[in-house]
Amino acid sequence: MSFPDRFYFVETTLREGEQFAGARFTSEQRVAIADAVDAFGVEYIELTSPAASPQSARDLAMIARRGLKARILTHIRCHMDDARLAVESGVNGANLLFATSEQLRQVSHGRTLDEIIERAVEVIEYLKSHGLEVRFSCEDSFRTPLPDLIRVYKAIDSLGVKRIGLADTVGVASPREVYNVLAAIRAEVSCDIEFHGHNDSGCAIANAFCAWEGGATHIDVTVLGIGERNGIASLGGMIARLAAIDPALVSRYNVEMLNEIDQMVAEMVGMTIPFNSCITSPTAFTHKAGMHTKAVLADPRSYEILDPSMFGRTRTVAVAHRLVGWHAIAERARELGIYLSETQARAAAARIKALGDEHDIDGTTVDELLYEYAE
Ligand code: AKG
Repeated sequence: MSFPDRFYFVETTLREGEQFAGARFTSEQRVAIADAVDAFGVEYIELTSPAASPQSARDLAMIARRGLKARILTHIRCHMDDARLAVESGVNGANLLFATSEQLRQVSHGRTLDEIIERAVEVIEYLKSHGLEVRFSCEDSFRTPLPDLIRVYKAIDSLGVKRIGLADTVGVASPREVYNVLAAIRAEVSCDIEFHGHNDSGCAIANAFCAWEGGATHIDVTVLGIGERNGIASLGGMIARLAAIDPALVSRYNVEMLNEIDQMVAEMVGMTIPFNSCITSPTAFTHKAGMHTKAVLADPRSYEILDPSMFGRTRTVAVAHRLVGWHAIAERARELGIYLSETQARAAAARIKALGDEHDIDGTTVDELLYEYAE
């Protein structure tokens, strides 16, 4: 199967991520995040609008002047007041948004599609005249009728924007729908396409991937997927998705930094890395059931599509539980420098299973028992 040849990350922990309920980044933390994702190698870093708060405006200007390799974007309403602030801040580009779905138009601005396009023309021409890279998104794209999307995006494309953006603002779209809509828009515009998808129905990473397959060039991610409600696609999730196809797809990123970046942001927002985070979950490379451990010990590829060492992680074969198998027990004994025959390993495993039925057991208990069986 062939995949599109272009892929860029728009890392938006400092915009979408700041909208996570637990986030309030200090200026130092904002700099630390920008530096970390820049060193990781993301191509774009998106920050909160300078109109959001005075400190946000100061931090945006500071990070824009920092000389990072990534291009610095700010996310603003499609409004001349915000556009002027974006230009003053010294960023490389502006990510504009305007709600186009019936649901949001009614409560947010009440404008018609023609009025949206008219406003966009003014703002885009202003930003372009000041040398900014411009992207325009239809907010709530997946509840906007396709003919409306096509009409708006064709008009915007003709203005010479760098990208248009499709946003699954409420996380309603399915992967197939995302693929189909992206492919339909891809056929209508010549500019690049960005995708931003929320995780309300658990499809954020799958949708981001299908957007890329359907013709998106730029994918929005945040560290750990933090964002409004339950967030968007995570940086680690997209790296895992791409690496599962071919590690070469992520070779230009410093993927061994992922764990430290996830740890850092988790601490900043007052949580631990969730158990189901791709790659960086504490249990992402832990194998437990006897059938799995037997196979993994024979060949890790049996139950691992990603090589933990690529990400600076190590594999764990869990032995202190009642699902343990004798192969795992024999391997643990070898690590301790003990030789157990198959009969001894089977007997030790049976004993651990019985103990595990009675209560929780820990690694020390297992190790002590293995020494007993070796005697
Ligand atoms: C959303 O629609 O959920 C956003 O956060 C904005 C996305 C965009 O500007 O493309």
